Amino acid sequence: MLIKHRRAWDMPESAITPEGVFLNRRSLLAGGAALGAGLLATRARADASLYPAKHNDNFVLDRPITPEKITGNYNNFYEYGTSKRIASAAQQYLKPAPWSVKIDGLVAKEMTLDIEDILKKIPLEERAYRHRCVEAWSMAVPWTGFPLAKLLALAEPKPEAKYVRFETFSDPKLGPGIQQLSYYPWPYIEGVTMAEAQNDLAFIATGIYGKPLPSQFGAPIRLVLPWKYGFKSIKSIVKVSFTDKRPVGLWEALQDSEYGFWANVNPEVPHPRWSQATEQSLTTGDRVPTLLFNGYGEQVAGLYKGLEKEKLWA
Ligand SMILES: Nc1nc2c(c(=O)[nH]1)N[C@H]1C(S)=C(S)[C@@H](COP(=O)(O)O)O[C@H]1N2
Ligand SMILES: [Mo]
Repeated sequence: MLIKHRRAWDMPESAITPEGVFLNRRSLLAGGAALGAGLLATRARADASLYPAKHNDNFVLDRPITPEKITGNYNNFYEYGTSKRIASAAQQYLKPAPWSVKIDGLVAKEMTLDIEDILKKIPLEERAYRHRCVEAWSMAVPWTGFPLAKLLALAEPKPEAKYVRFETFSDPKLGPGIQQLSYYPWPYIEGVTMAEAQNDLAFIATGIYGKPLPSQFGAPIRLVLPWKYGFKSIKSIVKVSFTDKRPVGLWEALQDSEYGFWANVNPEVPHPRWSQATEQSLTTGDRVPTLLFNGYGEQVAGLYKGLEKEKLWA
């Protein structure tokens, strides 16, 4: 059965200006686009008893939470193609258990942790964050997870470590878009500085809406950097590496003039192909002003003192 709800925000692909539009668009995943009735059904998982986690009241939003039926059907996850309608394909192909994450590079303790080990070692909390895609749409969601710094501390990074590099799975059996978009430099990579990684806002999500992450959100473990454009928030992480070289992300490798390393949200610095002054709320469909650092300047502006010569905003 094909159920399709049209909303103000449900723009035809031609009306939006996505990442990747400079490349040939291809339709892929034949049969994967249909929205099944059981789309958002939560899979029964061993860790489901950990949800919902205690809500952290320190992160207060200026806007309502976007309903799951909207955010769960409008995702960027290029391992399943260039469309926003990848939820059913992600649920079909991405099996979030068993799952392990390797932590390596400039660390005292290299380790490989099963997702269950991570959930046993680090307590979960819920935080409501704004989320702003470089394509100028936005949402607000309740993530469940823990500060990134707590995961990094387990491996005891060495003083020489300057950056943290994250990597997504690269097996096309888990994400058929990897094969179909064969000219993309897979796997999806992203990176941050050690100082950014240690900031309390930098979050690892294992859940959303009070339950384990549905596949399309980047199950079973993804990064959330709410003051940066969404492409920095890498999904379905399999490797975390400490390094002294600045990591080059997948988007930066494709088009560094449009998607740089820093990618901090700034309404006054346009993308080369569109303005960043406003964004379309997925909640209401309205255009609303974009906030500097997506509204998180108080927590993160200090990270960029002395870096004014860097391309901090793209
Ligand atoms: N592995 C991987 N991570 C990814 C992406 C992707 O294509 N692959 N897309 C990014 C982009 S562009 C955005 S805006 C967010 C979207 O997250 P959401 O679908 O949970 O809203 O995920 C980011 N993380
Ligand atoms: Mo994005």
